Amino acid sequence: TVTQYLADWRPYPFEITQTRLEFDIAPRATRVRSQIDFRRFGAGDLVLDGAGLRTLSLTIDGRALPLDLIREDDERLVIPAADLPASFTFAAEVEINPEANTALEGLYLSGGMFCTQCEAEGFRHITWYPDRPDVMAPFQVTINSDMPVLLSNGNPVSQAPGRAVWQDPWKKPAYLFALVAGDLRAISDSFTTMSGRKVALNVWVRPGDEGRAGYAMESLIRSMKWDEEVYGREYDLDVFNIVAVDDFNMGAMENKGLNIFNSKLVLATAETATDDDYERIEAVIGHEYFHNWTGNRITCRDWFQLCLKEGLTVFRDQQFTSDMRSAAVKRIRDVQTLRARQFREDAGPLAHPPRPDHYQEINNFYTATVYEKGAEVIGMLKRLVGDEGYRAALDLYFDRHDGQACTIEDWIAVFQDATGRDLTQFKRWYTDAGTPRLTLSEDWAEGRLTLNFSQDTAPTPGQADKPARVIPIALGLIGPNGDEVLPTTVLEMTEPSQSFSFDGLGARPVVSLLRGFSAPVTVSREICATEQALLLAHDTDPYARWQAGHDLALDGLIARATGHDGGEEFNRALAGVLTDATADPAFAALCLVLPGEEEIATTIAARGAIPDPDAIHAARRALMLDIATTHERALARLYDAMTQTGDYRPDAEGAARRSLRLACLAYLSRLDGGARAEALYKSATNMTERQGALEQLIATGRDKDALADFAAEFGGNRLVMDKWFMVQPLRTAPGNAVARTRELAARPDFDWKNPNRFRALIGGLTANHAAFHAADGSGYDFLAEWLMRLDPVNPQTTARMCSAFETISRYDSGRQALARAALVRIAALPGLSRNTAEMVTRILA
Ligand code: B3K
Ligand code: ZN
Repeated sequence: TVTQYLADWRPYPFEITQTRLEFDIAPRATRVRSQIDFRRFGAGDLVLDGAGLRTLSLTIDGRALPLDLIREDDERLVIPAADLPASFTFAAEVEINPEANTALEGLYLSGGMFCTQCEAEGFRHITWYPDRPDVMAPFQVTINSDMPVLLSNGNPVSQAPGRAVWQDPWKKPAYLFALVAGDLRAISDSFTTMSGRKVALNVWVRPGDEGRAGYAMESLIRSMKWDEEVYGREYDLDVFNIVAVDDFNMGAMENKGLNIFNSKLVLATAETATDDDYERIEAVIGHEYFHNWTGNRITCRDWFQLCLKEGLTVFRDQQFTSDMRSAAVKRIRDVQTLRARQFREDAGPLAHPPRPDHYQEINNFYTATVYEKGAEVIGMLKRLVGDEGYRAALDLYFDRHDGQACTIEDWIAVFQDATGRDLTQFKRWYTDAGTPRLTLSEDWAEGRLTLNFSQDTAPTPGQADKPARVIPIALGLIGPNGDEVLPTTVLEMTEPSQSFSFDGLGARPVVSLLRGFSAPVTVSREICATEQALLLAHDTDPYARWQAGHDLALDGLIARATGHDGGEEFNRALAGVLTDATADPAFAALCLVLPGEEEIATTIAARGAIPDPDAIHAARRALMLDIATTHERALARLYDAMTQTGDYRPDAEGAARRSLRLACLAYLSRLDGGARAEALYKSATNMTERQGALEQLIATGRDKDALADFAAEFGGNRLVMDKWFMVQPLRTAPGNAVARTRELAARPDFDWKNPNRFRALIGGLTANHAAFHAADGSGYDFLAEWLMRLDPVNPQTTARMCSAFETISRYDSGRQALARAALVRIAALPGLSRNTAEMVTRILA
């Protein structure tokens, strides 16, 4: 395998003035004819990428080229510089087989419809091309097919039965190319942009799904309006098409003017989708739409710069959701996700910086670090330069770089130029891997509080030294009576150790630290349970308030999981949370949900001990039972008070009430053996409560009827059945979960070649911490067995799921040996994909 290095990037020596493609669509033998107008502007041969193509002809200005120029082994076509004039047209005819394309990269068939996925390097599976993001061109695409709906990027030029022509006037890299041919129905609307242009909007779905696409369309219109209002960005084509497909490796793809979505992020009704599904649909529709400016109009120079578009676009979609829903809830949930996925990645063998400097397979770098940490880094930048500085920098970015393929250096430069700030040290956040640990110790004397901070970052693969970073530390001070004595203040830490003092304080206050989660760091500090309870009761910053309760619970759970007493303080503090719950149900729900088993294990490991998955599971159950027993009446009252009244609406208020209701149900089910869950399952009018009830029925072992009923009602709906396949491995008691998952995997409707179905079942098991980490290795073996089966079919999805193994080195030697043996078996699979090979090698290293 070849490692690619950032340092090796060289400009492409040609530009493309026009790309013309013509497709004769057929399931097994699609013909692709290309004509590409090149113009030289540097020295060197013409190098084109291609993979799995049956090449029929190659010409330069009509003159045939010998096919032996093709270097099959390295998937390259090299045409010597000497044979090329200053300007020329390269043409090729190739044949590809969409039906055999189970990897879902390039042109493939999903449920009888043709569709494409080209990011990162899928276009080379369609035809010969400089498949790199810094080669941008206008595209004209002709599609010949008897399918009724034929779509590509840009604006329609002509549409006749059997033939459609599309033209995209905006130059773009090949990874943003898309084509769809199928029997589809649209729900349609329109949007008038801020300069008064009318844009036709369509969401394309399979016949019969038209009634489920309304929320996606509403979300699109809200996104378009928001980007105009908040970023001044207007849409730039006459049409915007979204297509829902069932077989998709990721969530969605921002192809210019033709976004292609995993159908689970488009289709929703109250009966089939949960509140979380709705929120995700809105967020991802926004995300892909926002890419039109951050990704498409301004793209990446090379794939090392991926976070230039992804970090920024995640940051923008997070802002969008905060504006559409509750900013406080959104921030807490984003922090939870970051900790669960990115901190975990940063602490293990797969750690890499938001901008990596080498990779073997780029598809393995669409990670929580590139996406979510990439977004956090922008949040820090915004905090450091202020809202106005941020706006000025973004205006400059759009102005200066429209139509270009850019780097992180370009991005940092617009902030420096717009604000005059030196960001040299800040750049480490992009180039250095690992999560800094921020340690706080306090001195108190005569009305003066001194905060002594130090920062340190553990080594990560390939990066031993971790110089100090600039860390924005937002904090406030809460007096012993609960009053805020210092409102939010941002300290800028730039040294390995640094102290800050606050004078004139009457009594010693409690520090409300890292308000709004002002930097992606872990915190180590001395704080007692009484102080945490004070913050939980009185902090003015919702994130810090939630974090105080969460830490209190976490400390209690860790004490219990390591053979001590614990959790009493948290249990007591919940009384206040429950009293105030109806005023802010979303916040109460977030406080009530205990830290998950994975997070408990992570924290135990971070404190230098070996986590025991069974003890963690038992500790969490025991604390839940204690809490349920202590607060039974309050929980039952709240559960009833949050009963769904009136029609379901997928908005933040309704979702908040349902989340509180389900949080109470989880506790009450420990006492009533699932009686309430059974009643709720039967009476629920929406999938949020349906699924919530079903999960409790599985956890209490009272699930037989409900599971049969669910399958009978929703057997024909793939997306809903994915939930059925996911909740069983996830919620079954750890001792039975692997066996049950095995049974489910043997069912004929376990359509494992569909990525959603595979991730639902197998991913459901890996998310059941104590089951996946079963001491006998059965969880590891099961995962390895399925990854080995999927790899020859779909390397991308296989490789992504290898990350379930990234935490193994924190467990005991018995588990480690079993997990390693499973990985060694995967590594030895003949013909293992480059994707999976890279992941397994990095984890085993
Ligand atoms: N840019 C795509 C991701 C494509 C991943 C290819 N392996 C979706 C997104 O981030 O919007
Ligand atoms: Zn994206």
